[in-house]
Amino acid sequence: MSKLTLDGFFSYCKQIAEHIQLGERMAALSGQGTPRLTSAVGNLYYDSILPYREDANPQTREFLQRVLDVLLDYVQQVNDRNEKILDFKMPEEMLKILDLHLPEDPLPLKQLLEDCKTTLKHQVKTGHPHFFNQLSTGLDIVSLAGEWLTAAANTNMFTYEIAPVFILMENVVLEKMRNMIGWKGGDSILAPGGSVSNLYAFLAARHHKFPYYKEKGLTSLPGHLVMFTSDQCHYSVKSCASVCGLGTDYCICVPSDERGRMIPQELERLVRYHKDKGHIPFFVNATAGTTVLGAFDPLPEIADICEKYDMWMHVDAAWGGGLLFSKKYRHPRMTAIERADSVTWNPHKLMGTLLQCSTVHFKYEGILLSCNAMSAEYLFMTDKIYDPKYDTGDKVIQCGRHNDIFKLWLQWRAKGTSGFENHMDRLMELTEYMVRRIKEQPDKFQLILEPEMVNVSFWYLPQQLRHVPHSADKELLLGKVCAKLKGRMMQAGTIMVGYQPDERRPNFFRNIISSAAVTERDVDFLLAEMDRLGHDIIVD
Ligand code: HLD
Repeated sequence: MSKLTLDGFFSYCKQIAEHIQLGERMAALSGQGTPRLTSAVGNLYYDSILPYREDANPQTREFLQRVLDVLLDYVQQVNDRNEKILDFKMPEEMLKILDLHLPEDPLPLKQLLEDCKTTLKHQVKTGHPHFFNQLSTGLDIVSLAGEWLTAAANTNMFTYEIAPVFILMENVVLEKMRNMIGWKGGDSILAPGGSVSNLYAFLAARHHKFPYYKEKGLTSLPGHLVMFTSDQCHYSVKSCASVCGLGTDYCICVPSDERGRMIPQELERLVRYHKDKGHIPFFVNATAGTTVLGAFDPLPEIADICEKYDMWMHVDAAWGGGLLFSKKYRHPRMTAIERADSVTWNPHKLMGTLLQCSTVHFKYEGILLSCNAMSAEYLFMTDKIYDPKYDTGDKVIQCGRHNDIFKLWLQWRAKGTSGFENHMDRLMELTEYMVRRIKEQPDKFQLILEPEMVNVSFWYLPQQLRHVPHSADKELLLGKVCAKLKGRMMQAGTIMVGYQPDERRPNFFRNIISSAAVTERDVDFLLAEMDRLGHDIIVD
């Protein structure tokens, strides 16, 4: 047996260490177990990976690959029907479980990987086939790939100079969307959410009617402006009145019919009333797909009234816009949408594009620049080597703009326009299936109205309330059931459905099917699970 020298000992240790690392690497690559970094990389700190060290490619790649493994595991769990949607914890308890503190000294890469795992472990799986809680649901894989690329490209959308490909993509996608609305030409922008898209519409409308407002402000207005919207509209419309100086009292709520659609005769009556008072009616918001009931305001009649009284017509199709793809469902819901002056349409809702992806479109070319440009010299120089019309930054009231286009463009390439049409028809078909299943179980479920889109409004009846004649008192009890049953859903973590009251009734459930993951068996599971969790609820 040879004598062990000091050098030999060190070499032996190095071999063992390499062997361990190889083992760790093999285990990590085999995809078994929870993703782990080799100890050599896991114990490194941020300044040992790119861009702090030029020779840091191997450890940077290993770190990112393990993060990717965590993400891929999550994608798998999201789509696993045996997984819970959430493991609900009260905020106080959650704060105890999570280590959210910001340290004085750096943490090693292995801790950051653990942080990623812990974050996703406690996240609600909004792409799970049993998540019916929100308008934006699902986890479109191609759109996810697009979002990952977007993050890596990490650019701002304000100039062609720094986002050439993405700016051209925006132009192509937005023009296609305007064509689908029924316009040639026009203007569009992607905004951070439907509410801000509606705000852009309001600003453009005011600018269109009162072009001196930009420089002269309130003094340029000949009287008090009034805007109109249905009592079912998204609250952001009212917020425009507050933010833009009208005051919410001057955002007039037009009554809706029993199905949640604006009553055009009421609109006209209110427009006349305010005109007679010396106010200036100038803006009407029609909703195509209301948030709670999924109702569509009658666009042809509203367009007639807007024309008659020279008012700007905006259609908030943030929710319903996706149905423009469907030959079967577009009409009559959005018939006459081309008569609008502006349209909000959120791909992150029905189209399943990842959050956030919201668009607003205008009939008039150049209106956004004319309305919002401030001509900041350091960004939007007019003597650049390319046509400055490709710089979109001055069209908006924000400065920087997130890249929300790539994930939508890539998704559209994957699906084709026909793929989106199929998706819309499928969502509507599943909704019809759910309505049928609800009607087949009248002792347990009560449909509130026939839906126009994928919002299904209904009550669940626990044993206590079955076979009790319907009355206002019973509705109050059914409303209390919603809150109790939702609490049980959250605790069980197996399904999520939203509820709310409206002007006509106390709490009721609003089920949303807008995820490509949902199938008929998930709808059946949902109803059965509501009954399993709720049959013994007692309310008084
Ligand atoms: O304003 C809303 C926006 C969204 C969404 O983008 O998912 C309201 C809701 O969802 C909702 O689910 O009520």
